[in-house]
Amino acid sequence: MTIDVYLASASGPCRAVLMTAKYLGVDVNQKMVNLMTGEQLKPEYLKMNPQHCVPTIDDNGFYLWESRAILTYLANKYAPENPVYPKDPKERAVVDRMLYFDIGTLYKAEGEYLYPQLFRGQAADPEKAEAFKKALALLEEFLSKTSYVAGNHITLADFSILASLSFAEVADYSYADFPKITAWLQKLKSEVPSYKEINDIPLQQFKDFLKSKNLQFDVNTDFAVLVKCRFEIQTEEKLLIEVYETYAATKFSKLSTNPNTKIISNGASVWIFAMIGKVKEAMSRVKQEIGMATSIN
Ligand SMILES: N[C@@H](CCC(=O)N[C@@H](CS)C(=O)NCC(=O)O)C(=O)O
Repeated sequence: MTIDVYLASASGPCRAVLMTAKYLGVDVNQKMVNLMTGEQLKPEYLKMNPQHCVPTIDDNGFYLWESRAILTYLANKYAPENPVYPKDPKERAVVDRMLYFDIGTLYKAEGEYLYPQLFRGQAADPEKAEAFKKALALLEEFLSKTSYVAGNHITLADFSILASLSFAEVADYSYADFPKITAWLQKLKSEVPSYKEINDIPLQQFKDFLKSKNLQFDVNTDFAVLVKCRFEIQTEEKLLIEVYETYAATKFSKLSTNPNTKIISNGASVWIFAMIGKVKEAMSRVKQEIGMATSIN
């Protein structure tokens, strides 16, 4: 039985799913979703996952997203005897605890520290740096007691946290201050099947992509960039757009208060297209690309 996995290859949550599937011997059919052109916002994707995120799996008509829920589902359904998700309630609870630690503390702190730098070209925020370090210090402490993150053998929590922490390689973040984490990362990288194909290669490609995205905007040329942002109208003519995630532009924020910026709402309110210049032409391009643009303000 093969299951479909909708994914973006550098995404941590997606890599955690791929590593787990590989480890458990679950065959997957990888379906790439181009987040940069907003493929996840197309009606057919939203029908499957209204939360429009990757990874999402389609297991014979059963759709599931949230990577950690996918990991436990795969283990429960396809490898119920595998100690990677122990049956003993207490051992399992420790794995669950670490999965929650990852989503709620570790990966959260990592994203809050690194994403603004990587995707918005902002300077490192010392408070966010500290919060990430605090989370890492906790993990360091856990790893001083056990050789894997949730015990003395590999578990789903290792795949989740490995995927999270390896993302920081895109930003050349060093874990040198954390010797236990460093040793655990090295060990896991050699133990996890197909580690390089699932992680190193897409992460390097993503790193190269970010470097190459030194876009030069020409306000006289029609242009559309997919951004995830918050917007507010400051005056009737002027819009403030605070970009908090963009896959297409690192210099976008320089134009974010440009009074010529227009908004097309796709109905989901946070995903908008910023239009600069020849709005009509750009709008038809947007319609072609995602087929969801409904109005222009
Ligand atoms: N907590 C979720 C996070 C999923 C997530 O944020 N995915 C990002 C890529 S890493 C995404 O799909 N972004 C596009 C969107 O939300 O529209 C998980 O672990 O699966």
